[in-house]
Amino acid sequence: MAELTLVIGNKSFSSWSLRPWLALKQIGLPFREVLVLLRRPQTKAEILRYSPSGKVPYLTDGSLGVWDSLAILEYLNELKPEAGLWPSDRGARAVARAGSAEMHSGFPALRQHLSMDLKRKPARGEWPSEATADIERVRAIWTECRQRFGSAGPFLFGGFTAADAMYAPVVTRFHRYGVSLDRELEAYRDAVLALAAMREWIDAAQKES
Ligand SMILES: N[C@@H](CCC(=O)N[C@@H](CS)C(=O)NCC(=O)O)C(=O)O
Repeated sequence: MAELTLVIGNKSFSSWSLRPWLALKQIGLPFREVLVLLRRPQTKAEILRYSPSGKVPYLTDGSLGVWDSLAILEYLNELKPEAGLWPSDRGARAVARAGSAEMHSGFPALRQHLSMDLKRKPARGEWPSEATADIERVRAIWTECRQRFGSAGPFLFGGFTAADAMYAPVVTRFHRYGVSLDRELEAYRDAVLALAAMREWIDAAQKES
């Protein structure tokens, strides 16, 4: 297999980059990481050196380039199906894909008002009612997944899946902005935050200038 390269943005706030990076670490596929600093005048040109979409994350596997976080997760699942990035049960898999797709295309108020900021000290934030509605919806998805499919482990579908990678940035938002969770969801949040790969990402984020 050719060397995998993942182009990402700043670890402190590039939530889309965290998703495939975390999945790669969790399934144990070696990869080279290229970090492009975002929000600078030269950012677009730098990303375009790698990714024709002008966005990160971007995965290369030899001459193949895959843009978009969710497509990268699908590709990783195909590279290493035995890692179980999608649940093996068909119903669970359908729900994992639906929840991941909803994360990928939705929650604009959550993104805007509780943006991922790993340098923020955990403290109760304030947000408008549209963001509260998004938070409620995330809580409902997590609760359904945990209750129906999560009995075999601490993650949404028991073992770690692509759905956990998709929601990992939300876990950090809920933590940093002091979003209250019931005991079950608190345990889920803490299980994600305790992953060695999450700690590695967060440590690196906090060292970014
Ligand atoms: N739908 C894309 C969104 C990717 C995206 O918006 N990435 C942001 C960084 S988190 C980006 O590259 N922005 C370009 C810029 O800041 O110039 C995905 O899922 O990968």
